[in-house]
Amino acid sequence: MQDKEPFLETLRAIVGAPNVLTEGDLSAWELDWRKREHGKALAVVRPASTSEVARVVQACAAAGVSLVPQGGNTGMVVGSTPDASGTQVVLSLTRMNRIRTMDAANLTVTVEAGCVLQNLQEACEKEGFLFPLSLAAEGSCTIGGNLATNAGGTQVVRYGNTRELCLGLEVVTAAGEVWNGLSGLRKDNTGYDLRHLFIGSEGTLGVITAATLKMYPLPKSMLTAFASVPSLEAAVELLGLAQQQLHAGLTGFEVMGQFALSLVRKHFPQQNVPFEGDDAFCVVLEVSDHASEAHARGLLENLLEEALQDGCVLDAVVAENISQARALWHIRESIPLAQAQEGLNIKHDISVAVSNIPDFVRETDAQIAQAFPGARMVNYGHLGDGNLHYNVQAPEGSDAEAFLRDQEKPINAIVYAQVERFQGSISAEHGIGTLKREKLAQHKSPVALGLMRAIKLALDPNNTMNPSALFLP
Ligand code: FAD
Ligand code: 2HG
Ligand code: ZN
Repeated sequence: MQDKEPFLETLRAIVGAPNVLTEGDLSAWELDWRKREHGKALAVVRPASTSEVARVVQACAAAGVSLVPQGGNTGMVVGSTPDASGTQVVLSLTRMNRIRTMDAANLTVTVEAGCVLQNLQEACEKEGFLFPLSLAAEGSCTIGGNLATNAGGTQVVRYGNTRELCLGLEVVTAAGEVWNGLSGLRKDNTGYDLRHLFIGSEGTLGVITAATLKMYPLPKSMLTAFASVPSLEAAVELLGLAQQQLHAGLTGFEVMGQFALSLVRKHFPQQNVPFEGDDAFCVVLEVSDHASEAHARGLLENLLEEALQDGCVLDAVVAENISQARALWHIRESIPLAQAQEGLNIKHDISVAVSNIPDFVRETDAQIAQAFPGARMVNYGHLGDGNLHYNVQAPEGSDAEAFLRDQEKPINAIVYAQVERFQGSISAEHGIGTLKREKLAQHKSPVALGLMRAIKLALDPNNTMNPSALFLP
């Protein structure tokens, strides 16, 4: 663009001059959470309403400017920040943060895309409802970002991914039209279910401006246990027992390797991480119950007793109250932050069948240990969903930046070959962004990729919506 000023003036006229940022430190919008890429925006634009979003998108389309929708910028795959060209607009949705309506009888809540997840959880809880999506970034990630990435988190084992929690969407299309699909209907078979195209599309098909989401009655009691287990096989056995005995009452089942926990001990020593020692893995599990706390405690104690007798649990603690439960969950949720404190790292957000997790880890660990002596395996994740964060930290004391530069590709090659061998996914919950585009091209079938490109072309023919994400140029 020769002269940016007239275009910027148009944007200022739509959202107000203070909401078009072009100068000063824009790293909050230009640098991704993992500090992998620092882009350069033509402008950061902060609309306050759906009609402002529509007009901004129209102005961008008319000027041939592409845009990158952004929520809390907590994504893990460099998908919410601009490229380095200085030609892309970052469309930040964070001013659109209202909860529009709550329908208690229909068990639905309609919320704007920029609403922070934790604010929605708290608003629902105040009215006696549960909004079950839960993840460590919940204090800053937004509903729009959760939907655009189809975020998973720690309650998927019971409530499903964000997709399962969404009944309707409001979207501004690439042409700047508003699609009002904010239905709270649980049954609606009237042709293609468009909402599912936008969920998980990572901002490449349109801008999500609002959503109608499911709520659940708040359980009477939620109990958390932290158990040490001798192996991943034992963790899988415990999961099976828990599913058998608790059914839908099992609302969380997370696994953590000892090295991952040791990073929490090192970087957050104030956290009291139980079971320091050689036990291979620890598990956090949660039971939700609609009868009473005594009933829930009985169920959990029976389960742990049987597991201790079987030998699939070595030791366990059960939280006595909410603050203890929060502290146990906090240990699990601190692992990505502890990893970030330890330094740049290589992440793999993989899924395989739960039954294959132990073999996947044993074989892949062995291959990496042989090829990259000293590489430290940070293994943890959502075992109940077959989703592991199979992460690799540079050898102790080494230059993490150099490790990433030189070893990320060969390490990825080992891990993703294993994912193929076990017929898994190269991205279970974080999406593709720009970081995994090459991997998507390598691991997705040509037919699936062709269909994806056809959808992109139909909905965004000029390739202005987050053009760097998902597809290689
Ligand atoms: P952003 O990072 O801003 O954007 C993510 C993507 O969505 C980008 O492609 C962006 O263009 C697009 N987007 C954002 N808003 C919109 C919109 N309104 N319309 C269209 N497109 C949009 N993910 C999980 O799945 N499970 C976890 O357990 C989990 N834990 C995490 C823990 C930590 C500590 C961190 C930092 C991240 C974690 N994440 C997890 C990753 C991340 O995907 C989620 O935090 C969240 O879903 C991203 O929301 P956001 O608002 O920050 O989106
Ligand atoms: C989690 O489950 C997140 O904590 C982050 O998905 C995973 O940092 C990671 O690799
Ligand atoms: Zn995760």
